[in-house]
Amino acid sequence: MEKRWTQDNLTSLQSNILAEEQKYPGATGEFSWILSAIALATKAIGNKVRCARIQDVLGDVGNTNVQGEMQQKLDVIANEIILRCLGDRENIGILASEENETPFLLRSSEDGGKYAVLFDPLDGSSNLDSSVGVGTIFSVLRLSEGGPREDAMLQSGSNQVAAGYVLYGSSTVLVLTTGNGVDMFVLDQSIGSFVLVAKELQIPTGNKTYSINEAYTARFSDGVQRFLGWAHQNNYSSRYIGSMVADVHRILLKGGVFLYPPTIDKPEGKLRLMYEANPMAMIIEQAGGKAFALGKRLLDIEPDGLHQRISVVLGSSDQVDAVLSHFS
Ligand code: FDP
Repeated sequence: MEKRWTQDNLTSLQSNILAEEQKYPGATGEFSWILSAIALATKAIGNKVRCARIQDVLGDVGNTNVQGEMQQKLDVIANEIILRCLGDRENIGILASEENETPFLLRSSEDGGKYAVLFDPLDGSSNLDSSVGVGTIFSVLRLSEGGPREDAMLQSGSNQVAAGYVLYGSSTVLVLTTGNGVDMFVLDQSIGSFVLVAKELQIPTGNKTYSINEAYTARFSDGVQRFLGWAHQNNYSSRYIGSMVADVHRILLKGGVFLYPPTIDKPEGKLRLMYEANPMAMIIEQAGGKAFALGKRLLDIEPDGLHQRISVVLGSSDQVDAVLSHFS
């Protein structure tokens, strides 16, 4: 289906959210509080990313995060910006980040803490030194009654009430779903606002392009190797940036399939279920695509921990089917 590009560029993220909320009688406007904080945080992060070399904040800090991965200076800065922007929003009960081993339990539902917000502050940060597009990914879950408990947020991705990402690329793009399709906004630097540029995006089919770190082929399962061999014989093209937000954004707009399968050394996969795979899976499904962890629909997986890793196959429905057909 053709993308529904908007006719004008005058609808801000904020006014779009308010207009959407007005469709639901009784809506409290709580989302707009969360999303305005996310918009503020990502504008600040985008600004830091653009000035990183000038401000000398590239490179690692010499620590590893909870994943055992080297933390970049900007990972730490982006995380702090998000915590500062979202920490005082009264409807957020739990804030959880890739960069913190345990989530911040902020307030009970009785005190208004109805939602958990999970995020990867700066995905793809190992690419920062070479000015490649990086991004922030977020997932919003509703919390059950009671005090904020870590296990209350361990819900499958199908329970997400909103998900999105911001890509800091040649332009700063915010992609958002609240379960009614996928909308895309671009930051207009001159007015400091995200403006709506496309509504109800649908991933095109028929694009024979895969996105995978093919250097790991010898460490992939037989099924993945069969798919790659078949793709080589069937006029496929390959595009891999190595920054998930940028790779998924290209697939959302142009079609194709993104894979990060298990390898011999990473049998669970590399990407994180709760704040990378789940939000991307919700966006992809809302745009008419499919998202699987080899063998299972991603959004149906019950998490067993905040930082759980998972394998990922997502993209246009036809291309995901083509991958999965090589596993039987
Ligand atoms: P990074 O380590 O740079 O943060 O989420 C982790 C991630 O990047 C994804 O953005 C990216 O798709 C993937 O890792 C790249 O991993 P490989 O270098 O193993 O291909």
